[in-house]
Formats: sequence, structure tokens, C-alpha cells
Amino acid sequence: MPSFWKVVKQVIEESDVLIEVLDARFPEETRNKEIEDKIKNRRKPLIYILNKSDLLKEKIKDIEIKLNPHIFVSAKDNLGTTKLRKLLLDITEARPLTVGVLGYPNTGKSSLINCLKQRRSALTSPTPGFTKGMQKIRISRHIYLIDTPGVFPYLEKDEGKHALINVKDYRKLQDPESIAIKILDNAYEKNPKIIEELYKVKPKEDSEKTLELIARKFNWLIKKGNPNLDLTSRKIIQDWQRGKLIL
Ligand SMILES: Nc1nc2c(ncn2[C@@H]2O[C@H](COP(=O)(O)OP(=O)(O)OP(=O)(O)O)[C@@H](O)[C@H]2O)c(=O)[nH]1
Ligand SMILES: [Mg+2]
Repeated sequence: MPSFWKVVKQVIEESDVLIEVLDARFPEETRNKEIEDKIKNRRKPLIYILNKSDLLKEKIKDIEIKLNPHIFVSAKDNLGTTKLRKLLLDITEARPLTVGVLGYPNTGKSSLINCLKQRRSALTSPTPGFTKGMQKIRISRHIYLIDTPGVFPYLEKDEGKHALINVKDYRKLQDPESIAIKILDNAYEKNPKIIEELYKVKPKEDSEKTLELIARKFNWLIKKGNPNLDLTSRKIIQDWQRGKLIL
């Protein structure tokens, strides 16, 4: 059994309640059903947190989420955390209460814990896969949270999906070009102005051309003045992953 599964199993055993941190922009894609099943089998309550809701374009009230219970949160703007504290205390009578925080890499598990604690205890980073081991953090007299390393479903190995839902570090991608092109295609379809505003080029329908234009605009070139498409693609994916391209 891979070591992260051991951590996940141990966290589920030790916790009275589990939180699954999802990215509010991709709730379905960032669900780890293997973990959800394990939690269900152990008959422990599970709360779905839709984090990074500050990056949503739509209004929260217009979004239909079928997962229950769920709370929209922004660990960045400290939104939704009072509701979460209250739900944690209502959902079980266990005191002290131990809460395991699980989810895909980079969804904001450590940030959420810091936000609940109201000061920095768990280290965070824009790089997916940052938290390595589990860490138990006291956030109030009765509540302990366990921070964990993010995990993908074991059999899921789709690099394109992982890049688009921000759970794989842009520096480690094997084929950044096809992913950057997908991002540009998507942006062109939804709102070409955003490409223009961010990269100061007039986007083309053919995103390969747009990629080249961006490379030239920023002088990201290789020998003989050819565009460095690998570098340009990684920069675009980085912008996407850091929430600069809100579509
Ligand atoms: N805009 C926005 N960014 C957030 C929010 N929460 C976290 N982030 C950012 O998302 C990135 C990942 O945050 P972490 O808290 O390190 O995520 P994690 O789930 O602990 O990641 P791993 O430890 O790698 O599994 C960081 O760059 C955070 O600043 C949020 O509510 N809004
Ligand atoms: Mg972390």
C-alpha cells in the first residue's frame, strides 16, 4: 500500500469528523471518491468544503451543489469559517473534537487550517504536494485539526486534468504545450479579452498561434529567435494555477 494511503487511513481512524477540501471552481473534479468511500465505510461524518470561492466568477447563491453538508469558504478572505466552526461543533458531540482535513493537493487544506486557527501554523505553498506528513493543530479549546498531504485517487493519472484543476505543479508537467493550448482555447471561447489584458496580444482562434504571439511578446525565445513554447506554456499554466486567468 502506498504510504499516503497509510496516512489517509490513520487520519480517518483518528478523526471524529472529516473535511474534504474541494476547489470551488472544480468541485466534482477535485472529489476523491476513494477517500469518501473509506470515510463512509467507517461511518464518520464528512463535510465538503468548497474552498477558493473568491476565485468564482458566478455568485455562490447561483451555484447548485448536491454534496451535503457543504460550505463555501475562502481561506484567503476568511469567508465561511464561522459557519464551519459552528457545523463542526453541531455535527458531533465528541469533545475534544478531532477533525481530519483531506483532499487533492493544492486545494487549500493547510490554508483553511491557518484561517480557522487565525494564525499561521500549517505551512502553505502554491506548489501542489507541499505538505508531506500529517500534523495535528489545536485551533480552539475543543477542536484539533489534522493537516494531511494532498492525495489523488490512486488510479487517476491524467496529467492534463491535474494541470487544469491545479493539483499538479506546472514545473513537473511532461507536456505543458497541449495543456496551455487547452487553457487558451477555453479562454478564447469564454472571454478572449482576458488573454488580451493579461498578455497584451490579440488572441487568434488558433491557440497555437496565440501561444507563439505571447512567447514573442515577452521575448521568451530559444536559439535563432524561435519561440520557447515550453517556457511560454508553463508560464500560462502558472498564471492559470495562481488564479490570474478567471474565466
Ligand atoms: N485565491 C485563493 N487561494 C487560496 C485559497 N486557499 C488557498 N489558496 C492558495 O492555494 C495554494 C495552496 O494552498 P495550501 O493551503 O498550501 O494547499 P494544500 O491543500 O495544503 O496543498 P498540499 O499541502 O500541497 O496538499 C496556496 O498558494 C494558497 O495561497 C483561497 O481561499 N483563495
Ligand atoms: Mg498543505
